[in-house]
Parts: sequence; C-alpha cells; structure tokens
Amino acid sequence: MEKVLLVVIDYKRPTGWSAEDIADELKELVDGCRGETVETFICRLEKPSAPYLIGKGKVDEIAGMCGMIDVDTVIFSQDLKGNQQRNLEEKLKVKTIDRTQLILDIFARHATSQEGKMQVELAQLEYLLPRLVGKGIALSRLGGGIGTLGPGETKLEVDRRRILERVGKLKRKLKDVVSSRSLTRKRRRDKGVPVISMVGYTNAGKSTLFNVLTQADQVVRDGLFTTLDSLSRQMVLPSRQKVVVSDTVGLMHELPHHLIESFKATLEEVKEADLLLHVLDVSCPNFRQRYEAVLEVSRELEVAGRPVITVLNKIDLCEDRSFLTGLDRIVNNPVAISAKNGENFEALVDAVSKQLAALIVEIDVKIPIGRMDLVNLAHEQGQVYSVKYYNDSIHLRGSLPARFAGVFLKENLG
Ligand SMILES: Nc1nc2c(ncn2[C@@H]2O[C@H](COP(=O)(O)OP(=O)(O)OP(=O)(O)O)[C@@H](O)[C@H]2O)c(=O)[nH]1
Ligand SMILES: [Mg+2]
Repeated sequence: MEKVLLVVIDYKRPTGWSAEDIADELKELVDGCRGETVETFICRLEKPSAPYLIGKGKVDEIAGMCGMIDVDTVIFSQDLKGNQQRNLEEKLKVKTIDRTQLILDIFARHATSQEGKMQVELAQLEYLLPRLVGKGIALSRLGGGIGTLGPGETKLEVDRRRILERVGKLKRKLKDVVSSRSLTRKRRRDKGVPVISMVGYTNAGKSTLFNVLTQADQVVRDGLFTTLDSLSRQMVLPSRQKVVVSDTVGLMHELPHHLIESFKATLEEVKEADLLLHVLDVSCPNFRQRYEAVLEVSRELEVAGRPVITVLNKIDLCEDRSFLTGLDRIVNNPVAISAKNGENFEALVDAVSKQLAALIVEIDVKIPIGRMDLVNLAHEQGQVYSVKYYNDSIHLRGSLPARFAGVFLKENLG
C-alpha cells in the first residue's frame, strides 16, 4: 500500500473548516485511493511563499520526516503551482501532489461510463495545462500510483497543442452528450413529469435514498465519490403522480473548479430539477459546514433558490436527537430520516408530494403579440394546451413550473 504523508495548511478559512476537518477528509480521500496515511503534518501558513508554498524551514522539516519514516507520497491540502510541485519533489525526494490531484485520482478510479471518463480526462487536462511550462514538459512524475493515474503516460508527454486539441475534442463530445440529454428531458417535460434531483455532500446517502425511493440498485458504499454518473428512475407517489428522481455525483467543499466545469454534463440533471432533495448526513460532526459547502456549489450551478427539501439523513446514528428540532432555523425545509432503516419515510414522501403540488401552476393569459419568446418558453418548460393569435395579443393556456409563471402574469393584458 502506498504510504502517504499529509501536509495540511492551516489558516483561518472563511468557511469555518478546521485543519483537523481538512485532515480527516484528506485521509478519507487517501483511503479511496487505497493509500495509507502514515503521518499528518499541520503547517500554519502566514504568507504563501513562491518557491514552495510553505517556508523553506518547514520544507526541511518535512524532508527530515520523509527521511525517517517510509513515505511514498506527500500530499498537500492546498493547490500547488507547477514550479512549487517540482521544487518540493526535488527537496523531499518523493512524489508530491496536491488535494486536487488526489480528488481527480479518485474520480479517475471511479469513472466507469464513457461520459464519466471523458469528464475526468477533461478535468485532468485542464488541471495540467497551466502547469506546462516552456516548450518541454517536465511531466515525468516520480513513481506511479496516487495522483499519476489518468490520461496516461503517452498523453502526458505530448505537447501543449496536442493537449489543447484533445481538450477541444472532449468539450465537443460532452456538448453532444448535453444536447442528447436535454432532448430526453424535453420529452419528459412534454409529458408533464416533474423531476426531483438529489444533491448533497459525497457519502451523505444520496444513492441509498434513491434506491429506496425508486427500487433502483445504484452502488452504495462507505467512501467518497462512489457515484459519478447521473441515473434517473421513475417513482410513483401515493397520489399516483409519476415523478422522475435522479441521483448524481456528490459534492465537496473547495471542489476543484475544473471538476465542476467538466462535470456540467452530469450536473445538468440537477439544473433541470423542479425540486431538489438536499441529502445531509447529520451524524457527521461538521454537517453544518458540509451543508454550506453544498449551497456554495449550488450557487455555482445556478440552482440556489430552487425549491428544496433538506433530508437530514442517518438519524439512526444520532444518539441524542434533540439538536434536530432547532435545525429548521438553519436549513431549508428539513425532514429527518434514516435512508438505511426507512425511519420517517412517510414524512419525506408527504413533504415531496406537498412541494410538487405547489410547483406546477396553470396559466390562462393574454400576452402582447410581440412576445413569441414567451410562447416558446411555455413550449420548452411546460405543457401548452392552446395558443390563439389575435391582432394585438396571444391567448395562451397551459401549465408550467411555478418559477416561470411570474413573467407570464406580469405580461398578462387581462
Ligand atoms: N447508518 C446509516 N448509514 C447510511 C444511511 N444512509 C446511507 N448510509 C451509508 O452511508 C454510506 C454512503 O451511502 P451512499 O448512498 O453511497 O452515499 P452517496 O451520497 O450516494 O455517496 P457518493 O455517491 O459517494 O457521493 C453507505 O455506507 C451507506 O450504507 C443511513 O440512513 N444510516
Ligand atoms: Mg452515490
């Protein structure tokens, strides 16, 4: 097993994550790569230094540690620039990578679908690009293993232009994936079927809940980033209303931006959802920070403000549950459940039914003749029952998600 020394950079993070929380999560990421964390070095950082990120004295200290204990890889909790990585490797004499590379590595290990693999490769290449210096590429990494898995040795040696070409090609292919997906969604929408999408921190229990709701058999595992693809399944509510539920990739705090960018094709599903189920593992001591981290990524995905139910999951693991009652002041629309033993499931289904009932509204409006864009919007986002054109107005009847209704009502000539 690859032996890992973690270097956790300690500074006051505005997000409230402590160095210990960061270290614990890094250890889980290392586990996910089948590595073994043998030592953790917490390093206060007053001011980043250009050559090594951390001060030279600290580098010497770490080099001493690497000499004493058997270490194959050093992993930094902060992103390293290309030159910093090279300087550190020269000093430490072992492979040195950063958290982003570690996360990319897990993704590379877990990607099984064509789409997942393309997205991971794109993220890896985008990570690599700014780290290519001059004409030659100092990419021959020390050793193999964690952080070196991915685009493959031959590709690592090709020059910048070839990488750029590959990036362009991957982006084009992924765009095709997005457009074929949006066709499927359009068909679904035409049938008036609402979409519910899981979101949440990795390992929160999204796939477990998805399986219970839809009788699917998504892989469930205690570990980070088990699910990388989106999967949608139908669910029938007690009212007999059909809905589509989709499970997708988990999120994490300070998720590398490239990764979010690259996974846009998969995350499109979340963007199209009428209702989000934000699954939160409340048995985890820093669940509040995790909640905030997911909101942060939601903002980036432009789904902040979407109707949401916060599923407070894993309550079977909470001995004292008194804290749950106060959570409605902090999180949006909470329902506490255990996805594993089914506790309080009815309350969740009930909350989902109520939310959905409020989501679709009927419209019967007369809008100005110039607003064909609104007719198109109604066709795209909802169901149009009838459209009649008059000299100076359009009479439109249909139903559509409540979030689009405002503009129709504003333009209504009565
Ligand atoms: N005790 C307990 N464990 C749960 C519960 N829900 C999920 N788990 C466990 O938590 C772990 C992660 O569950 P998953 O459903 O794979 O989590 P996920 O959110 O899909 O994770 P990723 O796909 O990796 O982002 C598994 O070991 C589950 O068995 C729960 O309500 N109680
Ligand atoms: Mg999952």
